Amino acid sequence: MQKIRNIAVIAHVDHGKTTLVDGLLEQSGTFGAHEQHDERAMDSNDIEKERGITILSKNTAITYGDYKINIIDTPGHADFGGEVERVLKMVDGVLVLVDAYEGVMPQTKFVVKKMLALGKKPIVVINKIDKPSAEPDRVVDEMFDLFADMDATDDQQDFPIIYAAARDGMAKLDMDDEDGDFKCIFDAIIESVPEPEGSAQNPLQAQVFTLDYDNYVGKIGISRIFNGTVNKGDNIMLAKADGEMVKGKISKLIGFHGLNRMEIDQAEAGDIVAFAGMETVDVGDTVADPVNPVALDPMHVEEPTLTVVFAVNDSPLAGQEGKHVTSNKLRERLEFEMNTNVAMKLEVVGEGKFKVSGRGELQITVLAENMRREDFEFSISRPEVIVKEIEGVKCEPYEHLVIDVPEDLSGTVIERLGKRKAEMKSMLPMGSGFQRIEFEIPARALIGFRGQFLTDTKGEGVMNHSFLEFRPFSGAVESRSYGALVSMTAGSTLAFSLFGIQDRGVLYIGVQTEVYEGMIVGEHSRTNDLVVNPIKGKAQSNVRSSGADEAIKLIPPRDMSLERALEWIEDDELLEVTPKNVRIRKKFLTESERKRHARKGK
Ligand SMILES: Nc1nc2c(ncn2[C@@H]2O[C@H](COP(=O)(O)OP(=O)(O)OP(=O)(O)O)[C@@H](O)[C@H]2O)c(=O)[nH]1
Ligand SMILES: [Mg+2]
Repeated sequence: MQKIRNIAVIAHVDHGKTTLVDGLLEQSGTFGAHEQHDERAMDSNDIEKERGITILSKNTAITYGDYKINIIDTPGHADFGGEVERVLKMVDGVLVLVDAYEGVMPQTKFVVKKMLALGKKPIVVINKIDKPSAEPDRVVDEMFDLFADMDATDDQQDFPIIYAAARDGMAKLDMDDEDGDFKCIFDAIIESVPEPEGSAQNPLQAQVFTLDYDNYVGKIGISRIFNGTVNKGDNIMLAKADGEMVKGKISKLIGFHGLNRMEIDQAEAGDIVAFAGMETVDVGDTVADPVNPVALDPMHVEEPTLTVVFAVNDSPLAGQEGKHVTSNKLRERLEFEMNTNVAMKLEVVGEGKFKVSGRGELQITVLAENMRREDFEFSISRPEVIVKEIEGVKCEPYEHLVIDVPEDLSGTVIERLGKRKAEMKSMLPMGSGFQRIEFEIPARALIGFRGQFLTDTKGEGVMNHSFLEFRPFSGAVESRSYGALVSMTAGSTLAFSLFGIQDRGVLYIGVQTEVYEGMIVGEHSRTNDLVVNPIKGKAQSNVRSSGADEAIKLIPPRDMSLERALEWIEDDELLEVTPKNVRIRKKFLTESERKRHARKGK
């Protein structure tokens, strides 16, 4: 049998996982000497590249000495955290990265907890030690405290530590050592990650942990083989989570090496490969021996915590910018997504209306962003958290929130969060005038908070949160403090009128922008909505005013990205998403309809 090690790389967002994997690929010689590749090569899809974050976990394999090391890079953003637990079940060891300045963050806690619960033993990598503000000793202490708090076993607490600057391909075992390369990381993987259990002679048992889709071969299940040997063309039995057994055949067997995938003829226990040919395959299924099929433990998929409604765009500008605009198209596309994305759920809630549930706003924004690029046009509603009943008690998701803010602003932020039902858990000085404050807060209260927080801290604050647990419903929380500036008419905006409106709040649109009645053009500086006319030109007059005209100086409009806009809207508002524009609108476009509806609501 081949000598194999299987590892996952886990950490809080941006702590350097994908960069470290680059280094492992590079320094193992897996990239050919002249092979061109991008930075963070594993972040291969467009949105990942643009945003510099990992969205889907991806696997690769490298050769080091006589070992094959399968590596799974995981996303660090909390919205994609559901992937991590599944991935952890597929590997025998983990590299836990932690930023040498930022230290233990919400998602570090989340992934370490999962890892410890699954009985894995980690290698801890203190990354970014090149940062001038790095405090590796403090961060090592934080990691020990974290492991102790989470009841790690003695063996788990006795983890190897590596200090690294992944971006520079540098690593060492002791801060006092001279800078070295990744050899110490490879050696630690080979020495401290257990070799795969199971045997190539046993009946086949492989578990699917990720789905992929290929236009030619259809659904592909990326799987870890726990027992047995599999050949291209083999008949197999697919054991589904609900106990059903479906006969199938492996039409293609795909292996991984570096950034490449290639067809292979055979794979054995211990390895990670992809199977094509099973149209009904789902995450968690066991690919088993056809004669003696034994299912592996089903996989726990994290439940969604947030929903939004995707609907057919019915704005006055509908159908002008997108190619796919009908309810059928929308439904097809969303169903396709659910096919490969197990963390999301879909429910039809009305004519042309689809409730999409996921783990957070980013996950939903990424789906919407992908659809825009595929020429879809649709509307989305304000995100709502999923409330559920647990033992007769109405419960809602809570999040663990960590913020870093300049000391003089901490008072403002604490007060704001207090109004949003956050409970402060700790406050620590972080050096360079910053404070780290930790809270527990209903997820509901976080919707729309980020924009406020960035304004309050003049963009200097950093906030991070991740799912904690469901807790009893906390009652009403404060939401957006300001009203909207709503257009009263349709047309193209003019500088003269925008100039008049900009004193009333913050504009979201500039000149020569198509607007319609009920479209939101900005945020009012007061709590109520204000109806405005953004297309009014200057009245022509024969009487010349004394002195020169007041020069029209427009403040640049605030750029409302899809994410920002999604966080900003209230229940009676919608986002209109097209390939070219993200518009914010009232659900009811005329003022009289809104008034009638508001009365009914009361
Ligand atoms: N100073 C410094 N920056 C680093 C180092 N390693 C990575 N970075 C930078 O940190 C940022 C995040 O790196 P990634 O590798 O994308 O982090 P990640 O953990 O994969 O992020 P997610 O997948 O989104 O969770 C990038 O800008 C990297 O260039 C390092 O050793 N030192
Ligand atoms: Mg990454």
